[in-house]
Amino acid sequence: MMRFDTVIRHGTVVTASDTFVSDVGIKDGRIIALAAELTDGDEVIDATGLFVLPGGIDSHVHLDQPSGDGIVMADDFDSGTRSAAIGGNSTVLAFCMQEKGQSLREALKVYHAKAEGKCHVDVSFHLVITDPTAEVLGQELPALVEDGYTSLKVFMTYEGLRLRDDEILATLDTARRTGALVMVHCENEDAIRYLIGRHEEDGKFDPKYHATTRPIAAEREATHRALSLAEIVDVPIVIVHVSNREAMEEIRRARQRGQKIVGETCPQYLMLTADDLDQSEMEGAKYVCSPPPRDKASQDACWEGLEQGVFDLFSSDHCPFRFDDPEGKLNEKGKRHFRWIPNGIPGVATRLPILFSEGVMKGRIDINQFVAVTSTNHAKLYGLYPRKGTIAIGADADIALWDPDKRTTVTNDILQHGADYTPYEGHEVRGWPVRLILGGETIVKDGLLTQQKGHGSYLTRNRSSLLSKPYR
Ligand code: DUC
Ligand code: ZN
Ligand code: ZN
Repeated sequence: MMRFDTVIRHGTVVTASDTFVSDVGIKDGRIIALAAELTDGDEVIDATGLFVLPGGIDSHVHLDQPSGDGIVMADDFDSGTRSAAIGGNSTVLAFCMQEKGQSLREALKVYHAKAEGKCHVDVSFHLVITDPTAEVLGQELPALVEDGYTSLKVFMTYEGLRLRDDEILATLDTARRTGALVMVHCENEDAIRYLIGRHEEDGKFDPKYHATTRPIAAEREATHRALSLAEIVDVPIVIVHVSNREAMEEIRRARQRGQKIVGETCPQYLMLTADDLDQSEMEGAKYVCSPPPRDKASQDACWEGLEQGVFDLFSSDHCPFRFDDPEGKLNEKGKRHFRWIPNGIPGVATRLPILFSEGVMKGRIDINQFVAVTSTNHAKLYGLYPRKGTIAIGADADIALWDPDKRTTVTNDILQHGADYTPYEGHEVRGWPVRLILGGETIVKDGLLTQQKGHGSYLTRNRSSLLSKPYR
């Protein structure tokens, strides 16, 4: 009789396709048995009344990125992955940002050094391409894709980060040839800059004007353009952080034309609106992110997109800055002009509880869809499946034990991130991860880390499930 390191007993196992009562046997960090009445474990965990879910995979997380003059991101790889674990995530995909003039290998060296020995959950990097020189696209990127860096992000907004259309085309073409998946941030930079200029002429500097200078049409136009560029070179892309119906409908239309397109939305587009930016005493700065939260109709559209499968991915876009801090939202220039308020909000710990509570418990999506959009699809699309993203024999034993009835009032202190606020302060959720297992080891129990030192690993990845050989 096989002896297990750990047995999880009497839980309800949930995957993206099935829900069934089973014990789970774990040995050497992997799931090796799914059966009734597994008893022979060195450790036996009673999961009666709990869901046994694959650990969350958050494929859109920003950690320890340089963010402009004197601005410091609130989470490094230690605090950010700690908070991820508290919220039921066993893997995060963070960004490795290329500086202008820097090689991708140099950028990776910097980010590996930032992450080394600090991560509480498993981590992998997307490359952010800001300087697509002939050398970067011709030599470095193809070699890095072979080495397991199989996804990248490009920006259509932010001076200094954004690529021109010809640069996007060249990057997409390289991605097609090498089998990389490209994530695109879709907002029209020229339109935004024009609107910022008009707001300045009118003396409009409050945080709420962040939203009015980045209107839906600027996101819709850029989304349409990104989809068209992808069509021209015939490559799948991910449209990240979709905030509204018009951008979402562009994805639907592209799919109807036969394009392979991945859609992603985030908690802020279900839970917040532009009204949150319109508050006194700079409070609105807490909610400044891009694209900005929109209105109730946009929230409804994003829910519809999740329910109907337009969005394959539900990610946090965790991009944390402290609020009451000269290195954060309330930096000296940011207090005087919205354009200097750093863009981004924390959310890696609240992503799963919010979607479970608002989505599953309110009957908008079923629990299998929940697993798909928070874990399985991330693993498949970013080359980690079936090692990650499911409960199956041979998979890593990355498991969240989920209490569907536990009511929790979200407060900043329980999230254990580096920011001094959460946009969801006081919001009550039903359902919470009461234990997180990473590679067979319990790392979070009842809201606290069980091990202070991080044991997360860096993950090299296969190519996306969307990109099957041969590459052309
Ligand atoms: N885009 C992101 O993906 N995250 C934060 C800021 C931004 O513009
Ligand atoms: Zn973005
Ligand atoms: Zn982001």
